[in-house]
Amino acid sequence: DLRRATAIRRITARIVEAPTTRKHKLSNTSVSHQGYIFVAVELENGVTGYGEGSTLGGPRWAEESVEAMKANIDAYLAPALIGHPACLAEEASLRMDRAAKRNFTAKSAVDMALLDAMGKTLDVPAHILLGGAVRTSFDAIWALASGDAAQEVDEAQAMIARGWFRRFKIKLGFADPATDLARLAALQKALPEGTPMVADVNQAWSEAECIRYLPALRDLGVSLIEQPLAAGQTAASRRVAARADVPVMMDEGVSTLAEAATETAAATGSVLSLKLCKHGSARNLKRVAGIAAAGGVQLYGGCLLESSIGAAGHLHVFATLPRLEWGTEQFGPKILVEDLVTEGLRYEAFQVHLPEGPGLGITPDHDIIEKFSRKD
Ligand code: MUC
Ligand code: MG
Repeated sequence: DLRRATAIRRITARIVEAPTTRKHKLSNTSVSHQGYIFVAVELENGVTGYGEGSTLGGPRWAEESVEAMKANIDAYLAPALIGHPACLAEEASLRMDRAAKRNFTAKSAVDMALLDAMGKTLDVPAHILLGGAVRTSFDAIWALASGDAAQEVDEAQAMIARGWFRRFKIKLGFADPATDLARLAALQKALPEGTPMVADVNQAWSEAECIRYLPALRDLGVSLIEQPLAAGQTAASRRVAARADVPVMMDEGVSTLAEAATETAAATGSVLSLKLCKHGSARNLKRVAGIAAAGGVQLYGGCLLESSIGAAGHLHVFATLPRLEWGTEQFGPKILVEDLVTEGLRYEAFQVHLPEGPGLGITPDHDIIEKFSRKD
């Protein structure tokens, strides 16, 4: 039967460090390679599923590092799942939750591998196991984060010329606000009028700085302001969101279902960025999305610079959300010098496309993964 056939035989986790085409800077870190945990789950039926969890600058964007994820998968998450049927994904998540608190990125990487393995076992794309796609392509957003205004203008123009991206996100908060605003002004001048622009402050500003600078962001044509205040500053965030003329998006402040409920009720933002690394599983991401949507919050498909493996995992879940007003980032595959799959996600006509084929619909390139794997 399916339970016996899909019993988990082995789970392995590798640390992969993949170089990026340029430095990616945000308020509290700067990276020139992406750290991933690459998970393989082998089932009794001989099928192997793959998943990926991403970090940004070690344990700086969130608390998990690749080293911590590998240690916790090897010692706690994998042993809790050996022999358990992959077809019972909800129970697998409960087992992981009993074995380890939080560790959302590590859990999401294992969950993604289980989903890939089940899709391959049943010969269906992963989205079918999550309710089925209501969309197969997404408006794609590219992040500009070198901190060098001229480089960012060139990069944005190249992305438009290639037909890959014409919506952008700019990282603020690693320079003083006046320098950040000058970068934005340079972009606004160079890009076609009305180019959608998200400004991600990554928790770097105080309420006072928001009061002072958010009107200038609005005047520079910013259409969405992401996580200006520190996660957990609920009252101040509510005041900032209430006075801002531009929608505020919650990111680092919402990971768990409880946070989704609290922050939505407190109106600390009117848009929410969804990421598997924050929510711990595909099904939890959907629950978080449901809580937010029920409170009138719009949804944005976030990323953490995943390769085409993790990006495909996100697209399969995002495809099944009844509403996804702001499209998705999932630009990670295009910022890697070499992607980790044999054929990367398709970017065309400013859209990123849901891969077809069983499971996640991508094939890891094991030579490239081996090349970038950390050797101990
Ligand atoms: C974040 O905070 O949104 C995603 C894109 C990017 O440039 O940084 C990440 C994380
Ligand atoms: Mg963000």
